[in-house]
Amino acid sequence: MAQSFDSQEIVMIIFFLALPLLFIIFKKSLIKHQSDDPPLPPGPKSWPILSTINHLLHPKTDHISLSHLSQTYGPLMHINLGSQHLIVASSPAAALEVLKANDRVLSGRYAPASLPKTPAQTDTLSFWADSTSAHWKNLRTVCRAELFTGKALERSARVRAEKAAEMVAEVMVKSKEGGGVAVDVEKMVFETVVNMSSNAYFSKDVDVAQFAEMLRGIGEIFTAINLSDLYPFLGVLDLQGLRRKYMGISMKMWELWKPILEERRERMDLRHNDFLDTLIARGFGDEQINHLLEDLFTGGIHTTTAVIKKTMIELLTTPTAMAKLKEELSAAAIFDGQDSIPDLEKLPYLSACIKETLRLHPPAPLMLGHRAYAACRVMNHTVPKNAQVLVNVWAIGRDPAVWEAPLEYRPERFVSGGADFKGNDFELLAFGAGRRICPGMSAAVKMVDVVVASLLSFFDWSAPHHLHLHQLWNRETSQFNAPLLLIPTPTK
Ligand SMILES: *[C@@H]1O[C@H](CO)[C@@H](O)[C@H](O)[C@H]1NC(C)=O
Ligand SMILES: *[C@@H]1O[C@H](CO)[C@@H](O)[C@H](O)[C@H]1NC(C)=O
Ligand SMILES: CC(=O)N[C@H]1CO[C@H](CO)[C@@H](O)[C@@H]1O
Repeated sequence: MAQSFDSQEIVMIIFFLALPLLFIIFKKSLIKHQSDDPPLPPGPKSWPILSTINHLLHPKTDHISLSHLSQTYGPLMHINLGSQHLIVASSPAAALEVLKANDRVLSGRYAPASLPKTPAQTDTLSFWADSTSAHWKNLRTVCRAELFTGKALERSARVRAEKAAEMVAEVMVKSKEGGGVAVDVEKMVFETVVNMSSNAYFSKDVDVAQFAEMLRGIGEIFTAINLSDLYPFLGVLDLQGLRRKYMGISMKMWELWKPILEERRERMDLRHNDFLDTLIARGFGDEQINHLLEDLFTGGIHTTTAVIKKTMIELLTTPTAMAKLKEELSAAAIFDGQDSIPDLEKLPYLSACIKETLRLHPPAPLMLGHRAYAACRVMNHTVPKNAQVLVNVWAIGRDPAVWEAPLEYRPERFVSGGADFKGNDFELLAFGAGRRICPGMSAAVKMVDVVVASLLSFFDWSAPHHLHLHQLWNRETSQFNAPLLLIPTPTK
């Protein structure tokens, strides 16, 4: 195996060598626009492609690099990204222009090249589907009118309560082992969120370890800096084999619910009160159901888990907030009632804590990319047709012009009113806004609420000696670079 390259590597190398040339050609051909149009938004004029790959497009930190750039170039920036135009909105006013004033024309989806099909080719995709297609509109109606209504969420409250109780039972066992056994909180929360989701979708548990592996694979594909995303004409070649890999994982995931789907179709047995029943009753085809469930899982599990994990870290490193929340939880005694479903409405301070986490640590800091169906005008600048449009929700949540002491974790700012995340307040956009707002928003927040309320109602948590939370937690970058190991002690 010593010094030989395989043919794929050689093609890659040739393309890398040719990149600077391609970059110049594309820049020349694409930046031309009619002279009476307003100019493109300001931005770094020529962003050398290789340094783009090294410094800008790092999946875990690109929102941070883009925040720095926006301090120089302003709330609406233009960046050349390979052969693409990238537009980034970084203030509430710019976000409003993108997600409200120009919602229709900018609601295209910027689908990654690793996706097996493009939105235009299919009426089976869900998150990636074309927002002008009849299929997508139908899907949105079903989400709004059936899957995520208040009534549906009430129905699934029992599932969430049961799965939260299972988690508490599991921690209780550990806490009684003595000797201060630490729990991997992130791992356990991940499992709980998977359990809640699979039961709300199709009333069954899945093998969590196998499932985690699939999500990890898909996550890698979507965050891989992929040549084909920068140079779409390379897409057909699938140089990195991402599309093939993605297909493989998708198929495996679909197998998880295939027998359940088949059985229900065969018997027309639709009495489970879950997502799958609703989708079958509404005439969705197998492939449409597969894509929707896959997108709900891939979009919902890691994000929800991250919000819970970061709320726990923030509370453990902000003792005043933790004390207030503990007091609220013990006064409300939501787990003591006859009804096994806790009333989370009684917890305004918890809700403020979650909002504060979403402000500082939005789980999708740049949301999913939008695409311009046509050229349009935003803040006296031109957004070219087909440009990728990102809203830097992360930067907006920390904008000192909007938030007082933005880097402090202060749930109090949301206690008496303040912004909400439902898509009307452009300073708090954790779930986006407009047509492409996250459909699972309320379901996700309910999962976060019940898990955090359970963890903190039943236990006091402390870090083992060797784990220095303050040193491991970097609020400025939202990074916590270690497993979150915490010792539970049953609350007196
Ligand atoms: C998730 O469900 C599985 C299967 O029922 C169960 O074994 C596991 O304990 C649950 N996880 C948690 C954290 O409750
Ligand atoms: C756009 O230009 C018009 C006229 O030149 C000006 O009145 C307006 O304030 C500008 N709007 C923005 C958002 O800069
Ligand atoms: C530039 C580049 O090729 N980046 C990444 C593309 O995706 C693969 C994974 O499939 C990474 O290994 C590369 O580093």
